[in-house]
Amino acid sequence: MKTARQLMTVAWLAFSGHAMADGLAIADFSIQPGETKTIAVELNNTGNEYIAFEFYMSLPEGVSIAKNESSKLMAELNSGRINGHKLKVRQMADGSYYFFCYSESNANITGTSGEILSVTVTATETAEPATGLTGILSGQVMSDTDREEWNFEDLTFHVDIGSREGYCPHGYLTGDVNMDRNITISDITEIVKIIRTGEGTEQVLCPKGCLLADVNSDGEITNTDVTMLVKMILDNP
Ligand SMILES: [Ca+2]
Ligand SMILES: [Ca+2]
Repeated sequence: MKTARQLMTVAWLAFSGHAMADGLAIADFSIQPGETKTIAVELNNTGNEYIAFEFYMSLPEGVSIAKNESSKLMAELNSGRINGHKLKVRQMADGSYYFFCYSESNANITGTSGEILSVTVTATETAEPATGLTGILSGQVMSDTDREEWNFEDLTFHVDIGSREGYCPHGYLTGDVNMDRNITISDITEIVKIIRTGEGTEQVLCPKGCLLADVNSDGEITNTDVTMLVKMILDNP
């Protein structure tokens, strides 16, 4: 049975949208095929003090939560916002992820806004580039200091796969000839070798046929591309 306070929360959410309301949120993010990156789950709790929460996260096809060497899903509470809280994460049969954060001493979560936990996500090498894919944060329940439960509406966030400047349309980094996701001296030596000998030209193509060594996109692989790659390394050591 819903309490009066819960009904008020529902009314507040319906009236105000999500901007000022309490609850968890995930910002839109972009990721390249093969990239692993950390995203934040934010908690706004200006209206109430909470001791525990749970929620489900669904990610678009091709994107998943990364696992560490011990095959554990990579998610971590923000130490600045917790008081001995623990986090459990597991993948459900439908592919979504269940998050459960609790305190063995029923301690309050610290602060009133900002990142409560980070999640390491990864996109497969074969993830199709696309923009505006949908992720869902659902089943949010927060438990307050009186151990009352608060329910929140489902939220969506958008995920773009590959589309950043400096990447070919298939998400591969221009200039990253050996496709190890970094621009280094090795990429320069590869391009120089290709220019000098004509050997290894297959390495300049991404798996979908883009010329990764053609840094200035003029359709040719020349010393100009080498010069531009050197500049990229010097600008981002
Ligand atoms: Ca490289
Ligand atoms: Ca070129």
